[in-house]
Amino acid sequence: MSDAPDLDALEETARAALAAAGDAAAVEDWRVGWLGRKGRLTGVLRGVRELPAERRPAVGAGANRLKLALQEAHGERLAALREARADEGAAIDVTLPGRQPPQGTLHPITITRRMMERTFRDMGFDVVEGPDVELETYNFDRLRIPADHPAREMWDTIWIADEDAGPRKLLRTHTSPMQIRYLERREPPIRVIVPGTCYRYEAVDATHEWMLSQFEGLVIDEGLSFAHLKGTLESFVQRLFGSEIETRFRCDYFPFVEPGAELAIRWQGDWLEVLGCGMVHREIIEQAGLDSRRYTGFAFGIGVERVAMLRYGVTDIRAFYANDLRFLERFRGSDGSA
Ligand code: YSA
Repeated sequence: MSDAPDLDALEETARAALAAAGDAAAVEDWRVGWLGRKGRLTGVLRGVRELPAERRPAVGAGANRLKLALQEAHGERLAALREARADEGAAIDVTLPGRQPPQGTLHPITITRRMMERTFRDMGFDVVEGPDVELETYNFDRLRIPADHPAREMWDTIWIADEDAGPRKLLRTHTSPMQIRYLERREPPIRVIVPGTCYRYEAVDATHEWMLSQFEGLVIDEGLSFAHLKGTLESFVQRLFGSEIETRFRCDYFPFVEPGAELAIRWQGDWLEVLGCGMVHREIIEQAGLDSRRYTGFAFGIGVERVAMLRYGVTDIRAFYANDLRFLERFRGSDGSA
C-alpha cells in the first residue's frame, strides 16, 4: 500500500524551482518536469488510484488543487519574465552618443522688446505692465476721448461682449491707459515705460497688424519742456540704431497731449512712423491731482514691430506672426542685448 504524498512539501519545492527559472526555456523545462505527461505532479495524480479507497477523494482533490495552483503560477512566471524583458528594452543605453533635441529660439519681437526695455532702463526708466483687457474709461474717457469724440476713430476697437450692465471693457487699443493708472498711484518725479500688447480691429497690411506691441513712456517732473521730449527720444533712437540714423518729427494730434507729434525713421527711401508723442495735456496732470503750473511732462507710444522691421530689415510686418520657421530661424542666437 502506497503512502499518501506530502502535497505541501511538493508545492514548496515546485514553487522554489519555478522562481529559480530565469528565462522562458527554464520555465518550459519546469513545466515539463512538473506538469508534463511524465511530470512529478502528474505522477502523484496517477498514484492516487493506488491509495486506500477512503483516502483517495481527499488526496485526489488536494493534488488537483495543487495542479491548478501550479498552472497559474507557471502563467504568472512567464508574464513576469516578459515584462522584465520589455523593461530592459526600454532602458536607456548610456553608451549611445547624445542627441540634441530641436531647440526653439526667442521670437524677434521678444528680442526687440528686451532690447528696448534694456535701453530704457539704462536711461533711468522704471518698467511696469498693465492689463490687456481694459476699461473704456482708461482707454478713452480719462485720456480726453469721450464717446462722441471723433478721435475715437483713430483706434478701431475690439469690445468685450459682457452680459453685466457694468463698465464697458475692451482689448486695449494702445498702452496709454497706463498713463492714467500710473498717475493714480505715483507722485512725481515719474519716469516709467510700459511694454504691452495692443489690439485693433483694423485691416492688416505691410505696416499694420491687428495685434501689435507698444512701449508707453511717461515722464512727469518740474520744468520739463518739448526739448526734453525730443532729446529723450533722439537719444533712445540713436542708442538703438546708431548716430547716423535719420529721424523726422512732425506735428500730430492726440487728445491727451498738447502739442502732439510723431517720429518717423528713414526706411527704404521713405519714412516709417515709429511713435506718437507729445507734452502731457494740462488736464491729464490736473486730473491726477497735481498742480499743472508746477509739473509738466511728456509721453510717447512706440510701435515695437516697427522698430523690429527697421532693425532687422523686415519689409512686411505680417512676417512676424506668420509662424514661418524659416523666417524665425533667422533670429537664432540673438539675445536682445542692445
Ligand atoms: C501718443 C502720445 C502720447 O503722449 C503717448 C502715446 C501716444 C501714442 C498713442 N497712444 C498711439 O497709440 N498712437 S498710434 O496709434 O499712432 O500708435 C503708436 C505707434 O504704434 C505707431 O507710431 C506705430 O509705430 C505703432 N502702430 C500703430 N498701429 C499699428 C502699429 N504698429 C503695427 N500695426 C498697427 N496697426
